[in-house]
Amino acid sequence: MTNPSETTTHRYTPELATEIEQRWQKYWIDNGTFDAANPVGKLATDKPLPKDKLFVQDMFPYPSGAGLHVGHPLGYIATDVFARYNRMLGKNVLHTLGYDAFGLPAEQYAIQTGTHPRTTTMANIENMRRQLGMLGLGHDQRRSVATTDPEFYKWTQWIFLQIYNAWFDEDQNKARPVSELIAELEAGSRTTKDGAVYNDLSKAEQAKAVDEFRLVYLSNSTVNWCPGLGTVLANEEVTADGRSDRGNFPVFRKNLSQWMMRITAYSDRLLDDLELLDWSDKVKSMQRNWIGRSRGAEVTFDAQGHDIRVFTTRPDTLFGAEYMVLAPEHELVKELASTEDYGADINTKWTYGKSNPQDAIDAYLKDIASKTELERQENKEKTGVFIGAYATNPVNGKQIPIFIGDYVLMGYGTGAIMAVPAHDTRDYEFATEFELPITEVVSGGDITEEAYTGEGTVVNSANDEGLDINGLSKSDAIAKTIEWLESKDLGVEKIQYKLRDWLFARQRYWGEPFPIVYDEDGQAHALPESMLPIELPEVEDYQPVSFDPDDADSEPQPPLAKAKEWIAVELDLGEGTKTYYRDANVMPQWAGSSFYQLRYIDPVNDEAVVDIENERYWTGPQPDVHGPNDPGGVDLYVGGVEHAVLHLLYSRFWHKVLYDLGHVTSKEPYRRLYNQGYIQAYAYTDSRGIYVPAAEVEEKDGKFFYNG
Ligand code: ANZ
Repeated sequence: MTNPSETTTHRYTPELATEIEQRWQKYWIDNGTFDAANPVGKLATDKPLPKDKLFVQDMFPYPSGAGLHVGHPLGYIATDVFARYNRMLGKNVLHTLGYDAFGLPAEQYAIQTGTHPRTTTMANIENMRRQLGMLGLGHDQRRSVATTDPEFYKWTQWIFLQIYNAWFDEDQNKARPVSELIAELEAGSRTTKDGAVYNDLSKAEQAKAVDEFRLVYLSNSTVNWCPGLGTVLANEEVTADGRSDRGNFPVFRKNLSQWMMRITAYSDRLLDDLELLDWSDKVKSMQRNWIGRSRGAEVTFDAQGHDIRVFTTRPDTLFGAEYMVLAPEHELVKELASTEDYGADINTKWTYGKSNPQDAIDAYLKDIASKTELERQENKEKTGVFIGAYATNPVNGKQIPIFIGDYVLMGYGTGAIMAVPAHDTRDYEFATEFELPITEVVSGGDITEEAYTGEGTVVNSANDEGLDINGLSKSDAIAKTIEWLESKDLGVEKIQYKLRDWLFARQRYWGEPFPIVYDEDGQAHALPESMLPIELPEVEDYQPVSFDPDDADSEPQPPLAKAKEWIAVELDLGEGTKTYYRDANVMPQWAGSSFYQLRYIDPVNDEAVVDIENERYWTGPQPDVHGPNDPGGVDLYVGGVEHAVLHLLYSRFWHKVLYDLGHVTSKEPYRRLYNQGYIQAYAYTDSRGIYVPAAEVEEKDGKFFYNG
């Protein structure tokens, strides 16, 4: 049989399809069909700009060795259709795709094979470009950036410096340059964080005092240090007996000084500005929960001369506080714990099978040592021990027993709670288990079976010292109680957040180096903008330095520490030429994705991260189109809901700092967000329940067999 395309000219065959597609794809490239012009700069043209514009963005991919997966085109084709449609309507449409190219897989491959991560990354990008080309997507190729390009990460480092050289002015609720802070400190209109007069300090002390304000700071945090592997491990990588899951080396808890970003300064704005965004309620509520703002009070309980402070969202239930629970690690446990034997009439449920509180505490601590924070929060039997001390309930003078229990976490609030079993589910379970009294202070429920957490009027809540909240609603009772506590110096109103500052350092090779050097005394100095980019040095191998596995005192040495000639630099930073030492950490993979939309707008600008005129055109607020509260931002951002929290919070945070410092006109990076969903497939597990490659599973007579 003859090939139909040889006999007829109109028959559509794979060959013909390929020929047509390739011809047009070449035409698009030759004619810059999808190139979008900017108002100013290198990508501006003489032609007048269309009246309307549209900026469509996909969450960019990691250039993996496996190439595109089936989930990628799902979103990319959708945005492409949307972009083309709008282009046909005559709009100026910006649509491109870059690569989030730093990260672990390329580094791990480098450790195994010695291939430079750049080589692997570039090859993977090339392959993905080819695959995307086959899909015929209408991208402006001139704007496709990779976070690993020095011309790109120059700006990642530049933004780091902007944030480092900024502080958060709470009065103005915004970031301001550190130079303005120093001027205020010198003029005496502001004191240091610990109240010292700035001009009385030595130069080194002044530098430290300023560092305490910065939006980027060094902080000691406890990490899992494994000298045998030469690396810090995540909790999941440490076995129950405190060894590394890889290699079975000892792991030590170690205090390590690491870079942190003060994202918590923006908690309120990150929460409040969600209102301005055209995002799904689901993603907004995920962000709200992550930031976790709770209004309440901090209340002081006296315990045998020691102050125990608790954070509570329900000061209206104070009269129902029947006992206290401290986190097992709470500093007052040592001071308050009694070493005397529990009395003869002690409830044996309180004693953990021991004869005195100290022994009970020691045994309890040992038993819970291997639990993670998550395990401690999970719903399960409430456990704890009585520490042999009592506290005084400040509203009614009642003596209430103090316990330690692992359902109270050290890292939240004050690490101590007042327990109100009648109206808190966890406290109810604990009180039932330990046979503690349960006193109703909010009417409306039946507390004989379970805690009543609903609304109702307050009961059983009055004292002789001027506090009577009986009959009030929850919010009135809260307000009145706080007022009373404040007047007696027993408490203050308090807003508490779950959000924590952002740990911004990794002991890795394949990431952005920090534009930071240290002097002989260990004081950090930011490098000037003119020195950017700080390029990654070549190293012999990509492994971190490992040590004697039992040497707990060894210090982590990231791969960059091996580049001795790169680490030590002669510089004049204003104090004459001296030797400085570069920071050997790299930034986390989140860095490059926290602002890439700005480089899409102005990819070849080497004077600024983005020209503000171009930024205003593509992402500036458009009150006439989107209403008076429009924050601006990318018109449509499409990607996976798995980035609902971290990526989107980090980029919102960076964007807000840039906005405060006057580098952009939009208040938010992404005005409208859409999550495209997942393509799903069957997955298979073997008899142990471990996932196996679907390609190696065979179906026979309705049954599935794995031949691995
Ligand atoms: C008394 C009380 C009575 C509470 C009541 C709740 C209901 P959110 O809303 O998540 O901020 N709490 C405080 N610190 C804690 C910690 N470190 N570990 C575990 N629980 C802690 O939670 C605030 C409430 O969680 C606080 O208000 C406290 O219990 C508890 F009817 O105080 B509450």
